[in-house]
Amino acid sequence: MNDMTQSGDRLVVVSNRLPVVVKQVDGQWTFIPGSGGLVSALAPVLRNRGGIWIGWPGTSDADPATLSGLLREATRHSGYSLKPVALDQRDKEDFYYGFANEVIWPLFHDLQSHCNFAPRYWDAYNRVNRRFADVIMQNTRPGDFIWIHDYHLMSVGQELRAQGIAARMGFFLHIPFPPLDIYMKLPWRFPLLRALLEYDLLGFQTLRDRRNFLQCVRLIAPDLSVSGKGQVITIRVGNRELRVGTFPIGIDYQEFARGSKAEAVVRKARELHEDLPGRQVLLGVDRLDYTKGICHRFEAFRNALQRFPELHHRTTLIQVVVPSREDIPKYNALKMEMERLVGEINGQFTQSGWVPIHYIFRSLSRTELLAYYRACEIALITPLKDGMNLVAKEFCAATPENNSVLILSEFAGAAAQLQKGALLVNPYNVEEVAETIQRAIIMGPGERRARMHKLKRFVREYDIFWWVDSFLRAAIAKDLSNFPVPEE
Ligand code: GDG
Repeated sequence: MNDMTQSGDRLVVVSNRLPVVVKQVDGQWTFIPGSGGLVSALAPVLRNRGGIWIGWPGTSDADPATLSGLLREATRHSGYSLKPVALDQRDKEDFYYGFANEVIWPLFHDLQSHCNFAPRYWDAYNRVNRRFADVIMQNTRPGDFIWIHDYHLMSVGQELRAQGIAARMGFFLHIPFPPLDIYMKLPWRFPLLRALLEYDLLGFQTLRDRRNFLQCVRLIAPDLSVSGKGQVITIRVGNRELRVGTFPIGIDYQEFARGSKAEAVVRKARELHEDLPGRQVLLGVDRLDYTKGICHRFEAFRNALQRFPELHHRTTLIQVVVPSREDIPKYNALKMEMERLVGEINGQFTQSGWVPIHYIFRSLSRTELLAYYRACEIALITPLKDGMNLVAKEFCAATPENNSVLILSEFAGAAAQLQKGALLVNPYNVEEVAETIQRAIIMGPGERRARMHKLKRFVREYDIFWWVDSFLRAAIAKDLSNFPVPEE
């Protein structure tokens, strides 16, 4: 536990979404507690400190009295305070779907051609970031540490400074930070960079992202000076001094390792494999998103089936796609393209008793997800760009015997940490991915074991608790020399 956990400072976590979802079930308003690594890692710190989580509750339709009643109940349930930020329909369209997901999301994943730089989106971004700042100001006091998350809220720190905040503020970017040439396309590139410089601590997933950020800062601030080296450095720009670190996010390793041994999971995994006798099963699990490289992956699998006919009947690709952001036209178009490709490839290769691609378009229960991780020998995780990619880490933690292989895009943040155990590929190179699929399938048990051993060690050591702890320590540590880069 870090000093901040032990001292009297409260932690205030701010994210676009609260860790509960308020919604109507059978006509009754109710709340569903959030799960996932971030919530379980932050919850103990928030409980110990009497902390607060601020965010949008997931609905704009509940009346204020109902909402505050539900959040009071959710606060009792979670053990820390939940404070809502209201978003209306226009905010959802122009801030959430607009600036966050039609500007920053594609641009920061190097897909500038997917961007829609509508000027009204920037106004909405500032308006909503100011609203978050207002709620933070109403709920914090000077000794608190405010930890703001992700690309939806990059300007909140600047709004807080303008309102004279006394508390310290950290920001963590869960997605990549793009290279200079790409970042420069953003019409609001300079004000956004200046906003980021208002934090006391800035966190990125990888050294690559931090390097990209510093190159951009150099452009607006030729006087930038950098001191220290390693995981956390100090930069000075004009009269501002701040810390900038790399904190590759992890998972709750033990939870996945234990969960995958549960009886229901083992049974389900066995059933899945019995349905596919004698096959090596490849697995892809992704949110519906064009950054995840799902269509390129299908093309690579087709290429493998064309070039290595011995794979027919011997391998199956299970692709799980979780519905996401379907109100954005690009996402809907992607869904249609994926479904067209699956139909085409299955039409081309299916034979009696063998369908090459099993395509699942829905969210899986936790048990099902773990069963897929457990049942499949090869994870095929090929995003075109990804901040980290937690699925890669979850697969390593949940695969019980050391007989599995991880094929991973070199453009996922996770590749920096997992390069020694995974088979790294360029997802744009369908021939290379096809050859790597073939290589994984014929890989012997000795090499599989050695590689998976390294992967598990990394995922276990740098887990979600390490991540929370190292970010919070970096905010207050007197000596930054004790922060080794966790990816080399
Ligand atoms: C962003 C960044 C970064 C997926 N399908 C199901 C399901 N999932 C869960 C996985 C995993 C999570 O969703 C997906 O996390 P990723 O990291 O892969 O991707 P993003 O959602 O894009 O997350 C990313 C992350 O933030 C954290 O910083 O790694 O780069 O883009 O946890 O398990 N869960 C269940 N059913 C499913 O069908 N229950």
